[in-house]
Amino acid sequence: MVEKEGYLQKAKIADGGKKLRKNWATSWIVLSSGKIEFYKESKQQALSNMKSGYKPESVDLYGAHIEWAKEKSSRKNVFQITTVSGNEFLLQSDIDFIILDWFHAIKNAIDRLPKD
Ligand code: I3P
Repeated sequence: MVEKEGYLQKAKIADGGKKLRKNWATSWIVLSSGKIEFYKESKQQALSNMKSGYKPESVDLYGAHIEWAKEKSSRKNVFQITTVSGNEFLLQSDIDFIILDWFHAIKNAIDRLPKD
């Protein structure tokens, strides 16, 4: 069940604990129970591309951490999600209420999951 979806700026900064070069891009983000999916395009485009085997990047929220990350970017309104597997994502919007809604939605989703 989809809980929230929309566009944010996204940068993946670590994969399995290994630092990546920061590369901000617009992403269509879909939050559902226990996971977030990042699509490169709009959901409509993504769904039509699925025929060609396109899969979104999927983030497992079990045991994940979310925190504001002012010091990780020159941009405003940035928070970070860190997964158990050591993947790190920054998410950002210039619009205050949009990023606040997302922060609380993801935090609530994480807090509702079993801790072990
Ligand atoms: C990065 C790019 C990012 C910037 C980052 C730069 O340069 O300008 O937008 O992050 O800053 O290193 P490049 O494209 O050459 O990799 P912010 O926009 O979040 O500040 P950083 O190195 O301080 O993270």
